[in-house]
Amino acid sequence: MPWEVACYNESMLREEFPFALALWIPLVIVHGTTCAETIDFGTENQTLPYSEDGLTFIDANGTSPVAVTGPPDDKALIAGTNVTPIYVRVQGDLPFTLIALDIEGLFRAWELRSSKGDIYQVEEVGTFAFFLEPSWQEIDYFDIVHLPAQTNGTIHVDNIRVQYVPEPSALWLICGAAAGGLFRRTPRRA
Ligand SMILES: [Ca+2]
Repeated sequence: MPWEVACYNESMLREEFPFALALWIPLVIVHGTTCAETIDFGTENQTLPYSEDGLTFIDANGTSPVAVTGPPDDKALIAGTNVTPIYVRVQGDLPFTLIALDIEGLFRAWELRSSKGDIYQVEEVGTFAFFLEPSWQEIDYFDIVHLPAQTNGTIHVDNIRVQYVPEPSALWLICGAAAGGLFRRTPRRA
């Protein structure tokens, strides 16, 4: 129980709950907005596994290597193959919602598969938003898949926008500490 973590007894709970709730709501809003990240792959060529802002990109064993590469000032995740399938897992340090991503280059058939089982067929370049789809919210990972391999199969992925799911226990601890500090400084009437 969160309130046990915050060391509140029942009378304090009844008296102070409205004030704590008033603190909790803005904390959720602030915390939520600060947990949004854009993975833009920086400016250096990299091999996988590659990590940035809470996401790690991993090649599955036996699949064609994928790299972070491209123009000097704007790298992207670039995959290409002729005969070997490509399977990249994009794993979050925390559960996350995929807000959107950019497909900057594409040839042949590619799929994005969420850890909740949804499959999105990538058919053209552009910016694609996922945040309204429940199967792309609070996911553990998604996969970038080219299977079976086809001649010159290519994809460029960039600017992956994610929203990490706030941890309720951490929020309640922050709330409890903030509320406790506030109430200790508030004179009580006899
Ligand atoms: Ca980039």
